[in-house]
Amino acid sequence: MNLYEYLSEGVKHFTLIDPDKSVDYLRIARYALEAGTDGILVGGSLGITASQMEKVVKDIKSIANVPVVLFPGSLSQLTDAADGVLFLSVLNSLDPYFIIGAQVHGAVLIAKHYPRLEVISTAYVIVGDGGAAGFVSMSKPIPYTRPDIAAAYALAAGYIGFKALYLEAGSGAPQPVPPDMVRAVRKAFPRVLIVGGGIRSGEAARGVAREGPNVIVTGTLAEESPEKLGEIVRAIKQR
Ligand code: 1GP
Repeated sequence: MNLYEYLSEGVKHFTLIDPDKSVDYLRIARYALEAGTDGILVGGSLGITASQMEKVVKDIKSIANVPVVLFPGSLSQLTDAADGVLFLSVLNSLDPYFIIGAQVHGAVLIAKHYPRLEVISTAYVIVGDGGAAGFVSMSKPIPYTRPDIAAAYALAAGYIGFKALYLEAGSGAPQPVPPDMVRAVRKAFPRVLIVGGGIRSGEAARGVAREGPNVIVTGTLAEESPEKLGEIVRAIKQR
């Protein structure tokens, strides 16, 4: 089964590890694996070098029995030590660099240097708070109160042919993506739907999981209270 098929099945939990924030990344990864997470995303908005990325991915791969996937915030975050890459285009960025500029450079790097990486084209749609991702990518986040606009982006992403859509409230967002927005996007986008940002409790995770996305991501919680990851994973599985 390739990574895309794996992501397409059921509702999974992925743990986001940002090498810039998590000095103790192996400890977090161990907690997450113990809690039953289905995969690890590695990446971040700022401050990650190529060699750091490679080391972190290799170290996590050496203990993980689940896929390790790149979630790159910049071109320096590519390595074929991972199982795949979310090849992101920030659909609601106001700067063409984040929609297609970085992707042109990234595509050449992958084709030449990392041909074994499984590439998952991913529409990145930033909502609400947006966090560092929203700020750094010059995005105009979709208001939490406008699921119809999020659904319009999702429809466009589906017609363009993206294999996945990441609905992002931003790392550490005060509120996760509201369930009615997840529902509207789920209805409009037929392929892999990933939701993240601001999920810190089993209740919040369950609220999102019930709308049927394929992957729910938690990052800040994994950094701050990794012992709570079990609660999140259980809520998703028992939704
Ligand atoms: C951020 O969606 C991820 O890109 C995870 O967000 O850190 O708020 O869990 P949190």
